[in-house]
Amino acid sequence: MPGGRGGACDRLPGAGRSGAGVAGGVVNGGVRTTCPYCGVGCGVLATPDGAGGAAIAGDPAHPANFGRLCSKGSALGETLDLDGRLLEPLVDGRPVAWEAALDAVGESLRATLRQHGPQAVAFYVSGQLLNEDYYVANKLMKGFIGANNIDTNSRLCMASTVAGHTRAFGADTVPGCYEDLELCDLLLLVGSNTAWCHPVLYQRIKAARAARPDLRVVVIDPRRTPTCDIADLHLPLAPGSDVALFNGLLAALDARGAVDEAYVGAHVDGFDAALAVARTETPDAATVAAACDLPVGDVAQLYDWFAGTERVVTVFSQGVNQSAVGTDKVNALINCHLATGRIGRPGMGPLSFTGQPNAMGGREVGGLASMLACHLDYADASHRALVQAFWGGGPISATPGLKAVDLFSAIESGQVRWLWVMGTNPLASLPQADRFRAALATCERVIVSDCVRDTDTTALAHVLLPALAWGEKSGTVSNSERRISRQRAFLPAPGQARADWWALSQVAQRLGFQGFDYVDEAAIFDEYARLSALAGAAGRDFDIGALAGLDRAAYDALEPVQWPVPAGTRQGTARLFDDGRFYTPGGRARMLACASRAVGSAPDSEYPLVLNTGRVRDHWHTLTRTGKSPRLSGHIAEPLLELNPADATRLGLTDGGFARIDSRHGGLVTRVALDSGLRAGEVFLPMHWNRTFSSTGPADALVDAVLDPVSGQPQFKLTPVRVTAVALPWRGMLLTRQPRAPGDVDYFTRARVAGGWRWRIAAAQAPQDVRAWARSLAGPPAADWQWLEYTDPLGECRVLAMDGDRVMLALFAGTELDWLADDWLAARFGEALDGPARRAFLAGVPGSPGADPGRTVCACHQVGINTIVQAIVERGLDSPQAIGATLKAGTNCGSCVPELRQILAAADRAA
Ligand SMILES: Nc1nc2c(c(=O)[nH]1)N[C@H]1C(S)=C(S)[C@@H](COP(=O)(O)OP(=O)(O)OC[C@H]3O[C@@H](n4cnc5c(=O)[nH]c(N)nc54)[C@H](O)[C@@H]3O)O[C@H]1N2
Ligand SMILES: Nc1nc2c(c(=O)[nH]1)N[C@H]1C(S)=C(S)[C@@H](COP(=O)(O)OP(=O)(O)OC[C@H]3O[C@@H](n4cnc5c(=O)[nH]c(N)nc54)[C@H](O)[C@@H]3O)O[C@H]1N2
Ligand code: SF4
Ligand SMILES: [Mo]
Repeated sequence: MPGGRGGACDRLPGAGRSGAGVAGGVVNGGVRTTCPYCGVGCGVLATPDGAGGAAIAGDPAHPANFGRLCSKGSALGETLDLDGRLLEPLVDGRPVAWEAALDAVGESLRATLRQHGPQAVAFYVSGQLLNEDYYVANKLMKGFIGANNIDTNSRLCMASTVAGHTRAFGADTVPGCYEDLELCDLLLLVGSNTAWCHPVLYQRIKAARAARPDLRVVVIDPRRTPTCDIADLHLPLAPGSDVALFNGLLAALDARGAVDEAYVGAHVDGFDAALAVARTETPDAATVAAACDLPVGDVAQLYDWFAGTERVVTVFSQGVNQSAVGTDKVNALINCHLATGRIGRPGMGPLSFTGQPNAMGGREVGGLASMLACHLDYADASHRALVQAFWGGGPISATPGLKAVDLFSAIESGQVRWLWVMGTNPLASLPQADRFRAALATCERVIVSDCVRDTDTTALAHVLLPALAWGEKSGTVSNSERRISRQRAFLPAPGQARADWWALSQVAQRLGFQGFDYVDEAAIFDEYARLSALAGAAGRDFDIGALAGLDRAAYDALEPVQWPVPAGTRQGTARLFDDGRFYTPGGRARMLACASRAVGSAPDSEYPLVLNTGRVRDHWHTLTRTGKSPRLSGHIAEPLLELNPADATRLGLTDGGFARIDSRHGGLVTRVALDSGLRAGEVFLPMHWNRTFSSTGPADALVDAVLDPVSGQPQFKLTPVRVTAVALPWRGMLLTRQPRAPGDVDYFTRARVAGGWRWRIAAAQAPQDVRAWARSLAGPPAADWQWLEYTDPLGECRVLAMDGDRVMLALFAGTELDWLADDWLAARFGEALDGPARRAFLAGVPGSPGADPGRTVCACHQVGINTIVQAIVERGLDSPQAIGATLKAGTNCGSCVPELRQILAAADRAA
């Protein structure tokens, strides 16, 4: 059965365990595990159906979500099939046994080390990995290979937070917890599209605000995002200008007498220097308003609220981190909490939202090239000695490791010759992606461990190692509030897939290194917990000593717990710094003087617009998982360049038309969507699409590799670009069973639908022979397929291949396609069609009016925009609640509610 799973659970080490074997993690036949998407870290109950799938529900007992899930979490069941999975090791494209693949990896690693030394090899790993995988990777590189060249994609994500925390607190400590979001009276959401990227926390905030209407929310983001739906104030600041806003806030707090002098005197260094810079550069709201391009009244409003509210939480995410001044942004906002002593107490403090399921874990375990393990520092000789003695390997290098972008630059220059990529897709997610693609093509040996066969990165691998995916792998992850939760397996390992820690340990053993003979992931976790106890004893914050010594059953039964949990404690720690003691040598926090600096390349006459990039509601990163789900692929089915209508008019662009975007690094053609929530002069492109899914390739082909000098994090949010209109009058919608890319067109993108793939295509001219071209896209056609073809004198064309009552391929193309009910057609693709349905399919429109739901708005209940608009008009619906009561839209995860409100407003305007 294609895409199906079979076979009993394999009990080899690293091969994943069946759900039935998990004691303590099972509730009513459902296995308690953790969502593999965002850093909220929601608890999930997965109930296997025995045929390779599982029913998914939120875990009511998990303290991150108390049973809620967002659209992505709810649709996890649609991502479990084996279509497209990498299920066997491949060396130079040929399937081989694991032994042979591991030998090949070990031999090439040994040879490179012998010839070029430890600085010539590197690991590039990921926040998709579990703590146990991460721990082994870090131990192998830093403890035994003897270089610090292991970095994680968290460099692209959290590095500025790590650096900012470390500068302010002496350690990468998250002071607060999720409950603070509900306890505060003022919540700042800075550079965070919470509604789409941390949806369950957004729902918690929304519920808290409904219960306590005096909880104020301020969104600080150049774009008007769906998150603004709950904002009392939105500050659409100029991109990159956050430091001025928070420096101005510090000066305003001082001017308004809101500084807690006793707290600063007892617990904080650097106040005077930080304030001096703030006073000089941003003395008043008017100066800030000019620097940030904001109305002065709105700036003053924020400052008044902040000065007058004791319980303030400042949430921040990629609009802060992914900047050439990201670390300064982090410190400028932390400064305001330190100056007012609002940290470490309920309802107060800075709170960074982490991105990936285990971005936080990578920071703890030492996955970053700039840290050792358990928040120990390789620049400190005593820390190096401690870890070396514990691991029993060679001396730990004091040479800083290569950070992600520098690592790929070192491949380009030939310094790094051997690379192991694990759990990340850098050729779709690094800035200047095409430059690094060319660099990787020159690397002598590239090993890629992934769950998926075809990605932009696996295309360049010499060795491919099949990894366990979510539901098969087992271990722990850490979320944004320092909570460690179990990810438990509930499916058997498919094919030859094995845990990443197992592959790493096997390679380590082939190099003759001792200490890698782990029997299972519980043994790794135990070693990790023991090392953390030593780190705790050395004065570090990361101490999970209480979790050392767990046997397999206790590890399997582990309840979610917030670190630190030192030996002798049980409860975990919700908040740190309530005693005013920090992890700096003197125990005092540090305020940083954040003088304004340029944010890298600025727009000029050649590249006059600013490109911002980020995420959409229902897709995850490079589409390897959400791209499998029809439900999640219906909301936004292609990469849309969003821009302000005024810019569009000036540039001659229309909604749904095409544009070419060029930066100094690359160019691509994509579709345009007008959005009045964008500032003039700024455009937005989602990061998700790539070569595997569309002709545009990754947005990152355009993005500048401008780095924050402290953290090394790239500035994904600000690249100068030029946008020009492109005429692609020939458009088409294609449905195929196979994901076979259509050549001979200028634009294509594919999205999963039930039964296959929907392609949107466009070209300056139709292919020479459209019928022959369409036939070539069908994959190997069966002899008895019936082909129906129609071309009219104006060039409109339909091609259908039928196998009995099923459509196997369909193409509708022409220069006028507005009439086509393509969502309705896509929904029919997997179905057997009776006579009337077949006739309607051929016509391209449903037989009955109103049967085309249109683009998906509510992914959970699969309600389309046409259905919603029709119900608003015909039944007089006037609120999201009324829509929910009638159509169920918005009643599960709630993520579409901001959009429902927009649709209501548009319907109101139309009426
Ligand atoms: N649906 C979905 N959710 C996800 C993910 C996903 O792929 N899809 N990925 C997860 C991961 S790994 C991460 S890191 C998080 C990211 O979560 P977020 O950080 O919330 O997401 P982004 O869309 O990257 O960017 C957030 C916002 O920063 C704004 N911004 C841009 N420039 C500036 C600026 O100069 N100042 C300020 N204040 N704001 C600015 C952007 O306009 C954008 O709305 O999401 C996680 N959750
Ligand atoms: N332009 C732009 N670029 C960005 C960003 C942006 O905002 N704008 N954001 C950046 C951020 S914050 C992030 S986090 C990155 C994310 O970028 P990536 O890490 O490149 O994206 P993913 O699609 O999550 O890639 C994960 C890969 O690991 C595989 N995988 C999943 N689980 C496992 C596992 O257990 N083991 C193994 N071996 N493989 C596994 C998946 O199949 C997939 O191929 O993108 C960054 N790039
Ligand atoms: S908010 Fe959604 S994506 Fe994030 S962990 Fe929860 S269910 Fe998963
Ligand atoms: Mo991220």
